[in-house]
Amino acid sequence: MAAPALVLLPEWGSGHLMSMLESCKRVLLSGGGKAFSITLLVMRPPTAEATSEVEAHARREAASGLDIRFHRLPAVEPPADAVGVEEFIARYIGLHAPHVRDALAGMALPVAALVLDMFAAPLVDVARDLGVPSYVFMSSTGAMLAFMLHLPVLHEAVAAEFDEVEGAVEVPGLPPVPPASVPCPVVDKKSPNYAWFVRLGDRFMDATGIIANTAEGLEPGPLAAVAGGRSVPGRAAPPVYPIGPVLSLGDRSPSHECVGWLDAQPPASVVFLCFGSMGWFEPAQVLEIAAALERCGHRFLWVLRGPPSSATGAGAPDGSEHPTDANLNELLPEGFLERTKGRGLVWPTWAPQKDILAHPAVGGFVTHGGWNSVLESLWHGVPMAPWPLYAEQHLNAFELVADMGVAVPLRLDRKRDNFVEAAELERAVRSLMGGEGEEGRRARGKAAEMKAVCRDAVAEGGSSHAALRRLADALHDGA
Ligand code: UPG
Repeated sequence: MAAPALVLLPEWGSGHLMSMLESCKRVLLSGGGKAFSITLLVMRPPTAEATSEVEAHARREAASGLDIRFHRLPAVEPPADAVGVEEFIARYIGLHAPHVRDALAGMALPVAALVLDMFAAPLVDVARDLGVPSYVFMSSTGAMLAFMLHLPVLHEAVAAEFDEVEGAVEVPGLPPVPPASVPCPVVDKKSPNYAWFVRLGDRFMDATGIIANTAEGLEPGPLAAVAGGRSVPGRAAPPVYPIGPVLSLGDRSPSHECVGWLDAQPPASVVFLCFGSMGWFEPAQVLEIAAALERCGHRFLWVLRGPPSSATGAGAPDGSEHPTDANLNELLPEGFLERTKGRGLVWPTWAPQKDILAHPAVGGFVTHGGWNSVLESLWHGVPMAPWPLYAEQHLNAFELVADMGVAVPLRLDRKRDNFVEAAELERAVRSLMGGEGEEGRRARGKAAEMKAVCRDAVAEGGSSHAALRRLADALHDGA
């Protein structure tokens, strides 16, 4: 009999799609590759950049030798009146519900489960109507999961904006969250993004289970709170399967020029700066970063990219929208590249981040704090200075500094596009890279500890390995 299918509905951004796909591949491989197959439902991404990225993933997976099929859903018209990014994503995905229903109903294989991106959580109804188990895939932190599950409760309890709240925002399982650290989509309660996040958090509760790309040892507090039913009083949350860290390894390039440059640098001497698939800065901010790097004297590898073509699309791994060597000189202070020659490399396009973080020359990471970047950093024991820009990254930064202790804080002006002054970045980089301060020492020590936690979790007998087994069993029972 054909192996039952895990039917995946990912959001198109790499940070979501790849971690969902890699996680489900682990489920597939946990049964020797035969227990399940994967069918990925592909929505037409809203931008050309994201489309070519998704197609590149599809080509790579087709060559993987695993039973992974791609089912393209009919195109739908994007909501033209959406005002917020998260609102757009959730609504656009929601418009595919009838097509997802048809795809599931028409499948030749038995369906073990529908696995939904967090933005697709309302489609638990489609699965329920067809008698199919549904799982929400959480590509972000356990802390964000705890936050989202509790958000409908906060919504009832706190009428004011979070930044008008006296003290901190209380979320079971998290240290008190300063208002400055709440995720971007909930900062403005009048915005449709906020309403969507309340709704998504509520719909998570109706899933059969939640698959999380994290590990018990990384985020014990939030995961225990969710499992202990503390997120919503009187209502148990679905079982959570923390099976991470799952790193997507599909795009390795160990012989890349950046890696060659690192080969010539001493161990733990280079600070790496990279801001995810969509992170970019205005010219004034670029000048502050350059000044900080020049003054701190440390070696650096700085990924400096321009804006993606659309706020709703993911950045392009092909670098087409980004500055070239020719115009780097225009962006940077005069003479910067000459003055830092030998100790610094500015890379103007997509960089092989996983290979860079794996390199022994890298001693610290200034990151936007996207969860995949954080996991990649922790996997290699690299301490961080988080510079959150959008999405849930302010909450991630808070967790990394205040809860996990693996990062040094970087003070930014959230009201001014998360602006960071040169002197502040210089201070944080010095501390991160081996300054005498207690902050940096703690971050380096904790990051080394978390490296062991990550690796132990996914090893035979580890907590994530056990969660993967439980998940595979639950999926079998549902098939
Ligand atoms: N990457 C590269 N080279 C680059 C830039 C990025 O390889 O030059 C890779 C990086 O290694 C990582 C991925 O791209 O694997 C980026 O993922 P992530 O760090 O999670 O950032 P985003 O793509 O911004 O991820 C989105 C959200 C983020 C959220 C994440 C998971 O922006 O806030 O935590 O999705 O839900």
